[in-house]
Amino acid sequence: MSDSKPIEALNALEAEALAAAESAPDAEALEAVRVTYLGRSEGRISVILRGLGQLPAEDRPAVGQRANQVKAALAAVLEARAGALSGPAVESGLDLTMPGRPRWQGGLHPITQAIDEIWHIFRDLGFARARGPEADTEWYNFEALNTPLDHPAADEQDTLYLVDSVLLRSHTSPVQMRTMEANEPPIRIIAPGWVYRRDTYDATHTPAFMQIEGLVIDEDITFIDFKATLAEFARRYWGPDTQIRFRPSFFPFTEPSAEVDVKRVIRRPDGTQYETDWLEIMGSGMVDPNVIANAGYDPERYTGWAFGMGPGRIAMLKHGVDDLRTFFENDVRFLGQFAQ
Ligand code: 2U9
Repeated sequence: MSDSKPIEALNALEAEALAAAESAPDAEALEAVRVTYLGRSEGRISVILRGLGQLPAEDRPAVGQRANQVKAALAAVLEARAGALSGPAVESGLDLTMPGRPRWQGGLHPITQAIDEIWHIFRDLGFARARGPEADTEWYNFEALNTPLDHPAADEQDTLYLVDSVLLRSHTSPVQMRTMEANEPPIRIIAPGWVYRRDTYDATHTPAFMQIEGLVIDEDITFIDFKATLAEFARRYWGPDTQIRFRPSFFPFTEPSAEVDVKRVIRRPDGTQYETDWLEIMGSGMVDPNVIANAGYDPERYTGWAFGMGPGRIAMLKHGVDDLRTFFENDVRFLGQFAQ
């Protein structure tokens, strides 16, 4: 009669060996499992196979076959476990080495960037930032600014009226007017914000657009202060070799008035450089005495200067964009190019 004890012992050995291989925490522990069971001289399965000759002849085939099965099963588990330990870090079913999905990241709009840069330069020169309502009255938007209501700018063709004498501001100038009224000189402010006009939507006009205006009021302020401050701003914004020039102009709220142009020096990567044409960047002038008086200040004592510019135009010049509308169509493939 054959003896079933060696088979039972092999069954138990198999269960023990497979469990040890499957739970080996690292390659080193796995190698120890291999040596324990399959090691050539002392391995427990090797020892059994070598001792087959001691068994009764009729038991040898079955025990030999079962021992080889256990050896093959353990070899397979050892290999699988080795692969798992050396491959991607797998934990609770998650492949920790899988590349992540790109995360959506926002950025500042190019016009917001232009406003921030311009405002920060003036902030460093001692200016404060002023805010005011986007819906304002004819008085603050026009009359206080020396612009009679029969002036073309106040025409319903150009201005978005809400009710009666209330309108969407057509420039940020009412903000400076209100700031003057609520404060005493000296005034040094920057007023950025949305303004609205009944313009035809084209490459350089949108019915809602951004403006950034500046105002200085104090005793003894002359055009020289204005020119020096503007030249410093231009050098900080466009580079130390930037030049500015003034061209005579007209605005109801300034006298004299001037357009300001800049000429930039562009350096190429190869070290050579060239000068741009004169680029118009803003309107400006000495604040009209009537405006100073409308704010409740003595125009004999106080003088000042003001400017207005379109950061949308500044951003177009900076990025070589030739259509203002692309800034407002909000195609992130376009805007994302300028994100910072
Ligand atoms: C007060 C006194 C004076 C603001 C000024 C301009 C000239 C000007 C335009 C530039 C391009 C508007 O966005 S734009 O179309 N602005 O040319 N703005 S002087 O003068 C003021 C403002 C407020 C109390």
